[in-house]
Amino acid sequence: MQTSTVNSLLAAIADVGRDQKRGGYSRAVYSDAELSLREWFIAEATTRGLEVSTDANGIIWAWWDLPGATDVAASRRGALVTGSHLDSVPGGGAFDGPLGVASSLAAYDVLAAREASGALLRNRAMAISVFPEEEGSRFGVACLGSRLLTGAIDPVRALNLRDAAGNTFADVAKANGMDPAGFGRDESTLGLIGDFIELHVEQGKGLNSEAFTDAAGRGPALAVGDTILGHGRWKLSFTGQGNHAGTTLMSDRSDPMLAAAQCVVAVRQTGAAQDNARATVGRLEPVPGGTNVIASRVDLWLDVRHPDDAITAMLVEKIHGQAQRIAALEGCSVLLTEESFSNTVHFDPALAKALSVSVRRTVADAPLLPTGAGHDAGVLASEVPTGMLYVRNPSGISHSPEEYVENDDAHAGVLALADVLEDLL
Ligand code: HGY
Ligand code: MN
Ligand code: MN
Ligand code: MN
Repeated sequence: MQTSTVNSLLAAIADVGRDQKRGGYSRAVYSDAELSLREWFIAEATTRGLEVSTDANGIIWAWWDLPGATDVAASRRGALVTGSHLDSVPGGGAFDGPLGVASSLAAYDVLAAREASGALLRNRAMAISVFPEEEGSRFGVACLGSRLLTGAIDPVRALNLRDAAGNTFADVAKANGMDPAGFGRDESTLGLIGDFIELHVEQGKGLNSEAFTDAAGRGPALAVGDTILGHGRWKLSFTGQGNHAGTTLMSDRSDPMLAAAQCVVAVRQTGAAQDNARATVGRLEPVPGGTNVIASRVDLWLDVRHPDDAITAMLVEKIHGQAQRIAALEGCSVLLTEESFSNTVHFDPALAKALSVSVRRTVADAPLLPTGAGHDAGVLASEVPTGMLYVRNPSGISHSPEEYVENDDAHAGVLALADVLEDLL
């Protein structure tokens, strides 16, 4: 019986996708790094006797079937599903995604031992799932796999998304043995999911804030997911006149870089002026991007989040108006396009309450925690009862190499996840 701890599972992949230039990890979906993480997961699941398959949307399913099930397909309907993702942001941390996948494998080890000893009698099948393109780092739309599964994105639009090299998602999917015609809402697969539970590294300072820490500055090791802030991504394309850096007088320029730079400052000011808003420009791409070339276009990506979706929309509208005024003053034009949007998610309160009871067999306290980070669990919440567990991240930093989880907390996360799953099995 496999008894790998979550820490040894994570140690086994610690060198996969290291980004020497950026630091941290770059494991874009269907990159060599992420493909080798998929192989790692499939090998770990297979050695545990789980039955592994990949569905038409590229989601991997590792099935722990009911003992003695005569009709396996029927016995999988309404299963208990856990899991997360293996892709990362550029230069991301080691835990965002993989902690949930590794913890699911380690929690299976705990539960399988309980079943073998007779301490666990299951009423339903369980699956560990791995969702592709959760970060949207390659094709621009976050949670692409779960959005395709639920129909939250039109498959035609998804298939035509392009990565930085111009490859379409359809081309990359085909190159990875998938049939583009198979993508889209998948009722039969959705029918397999009775509940979905995702364990994830905490990505903010929540558990380290004064609200939860004691005099020694220590807070709870775990939290239960409460809400996910509504969030979206927009692209602002500033178009000016490309020209020669040496022959074009300063007074004779329509330089989109100037408009984009002022817009970045306006985004910061607008976000800071709105309580509990998060407004970010993390990506800026001048075209053509030559040192001695005045850009002809600058693409700027905007990430805006707020608990109230109407305020998110108002902020984007405000920023769009500012961008139009700034562009006009620089003799440029600007085009706003929405890349993706997710409404604020309130996790199933009954399930959150049940999770809070189960995790207390491992930790004394696990507060309900809202998060500003999106997750596949947030997308699936529109279809099935969904819950999340967060594991303390002492750095309070994520989407960066400093993201961190202490071994003991990771182990507590596995035990709590095992108890949560056992109570739902
Ligand atoms: O962007 C997010 O919140 C998530 O990490 N994809
Ligand atoms: Mn994540
Ligand atoms: Mn992330
Ligand atoms: Mn020249």
